[in-house]
Amino acid sequence: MYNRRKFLKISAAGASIIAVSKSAFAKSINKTTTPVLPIVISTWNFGIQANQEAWKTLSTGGRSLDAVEAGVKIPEADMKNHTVGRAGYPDRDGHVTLDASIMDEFGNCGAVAAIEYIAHPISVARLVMEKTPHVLLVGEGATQFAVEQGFKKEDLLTPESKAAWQEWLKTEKYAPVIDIENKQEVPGDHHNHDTIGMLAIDAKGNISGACTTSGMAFKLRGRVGDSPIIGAGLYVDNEVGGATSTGVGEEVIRNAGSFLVVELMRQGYSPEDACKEVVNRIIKKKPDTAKQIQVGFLAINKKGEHGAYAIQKGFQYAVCNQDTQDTLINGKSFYNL
Ligand code: SD4
Repeated sequence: MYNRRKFLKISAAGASIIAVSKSAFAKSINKTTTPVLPIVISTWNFGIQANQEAWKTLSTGGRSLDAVEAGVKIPEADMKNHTVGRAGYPDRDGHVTLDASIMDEFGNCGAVAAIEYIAHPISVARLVMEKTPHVLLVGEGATQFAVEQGFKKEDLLTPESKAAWQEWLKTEKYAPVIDIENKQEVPGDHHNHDTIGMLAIDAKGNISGACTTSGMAFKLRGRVGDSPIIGAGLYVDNEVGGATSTGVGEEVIRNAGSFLVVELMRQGYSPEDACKEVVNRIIKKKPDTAKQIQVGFLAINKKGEHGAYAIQKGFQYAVCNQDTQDTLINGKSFYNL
């Protein structure tokens, strides 16, 4: 994952923007101007590298669907990333089960939930979309479909994940940790949440999105979060924009979160205001729960304007287009402690 010490903080209109400077030169973005298309945005700091992979497709005139699939495969393959893909932490019984969804500019979508033994669930989700009449395959059926499509079956439980799980078994304390991407690695701090959600607009102006995660660490066997649920963890409407989410998926599902963000943008809300409205609804319904958890939404509209909003401080998203290849933006939040 990205080394946070390389970050250089700069200020910009309306938002705190952090440019990750490989060359020691930080870039300043004027957030008030409409970004140049194509563009790709994604959740958390691991989104920087994922965006750069997606950019290879977008910058050469490729389709946003290909870009988002290629982009999110980077954290899916990252052996140090215990919240997405092949090195994800297991459920409470020691099984690594993954969730992913993808959606294109035509409203086509595909997803897999609680899939096991397959390192790239996003690519299986795409094939569910393209090769079956269905939207969502789960569990053994999803794995069977993947194998039939030529995916390799692998044991995904890494030695590090196994050690963390065995450590967790000593207490079996189930407590979602807030904003793990901003925390230092602490032994026993179980990196419960972090999903990559990615939204891209290609040179033709078409929007696609992808979302992939290992879900809550040490979750109940069979638990499925928001990420593979179309309208919850991901939603795209090519006339309006797209949205994706991260955090405690149960609250996102309860509020049909990403669908609602897109519908609010349809009514004229800015991406950030749309995300904020949905976060506020989650807080209003369960104020006591909301104090303890993180939920964040990320959105982009048809013009390429983007924004985010979260319950807790610390939700960041990465932006990549012709002007900036490596920018991290601090999303605003309800609680600012
Ligand atoms: C889930 N939303 O399974 C995912 C996890 C996540 O940041 O986003 N973590 O509930």
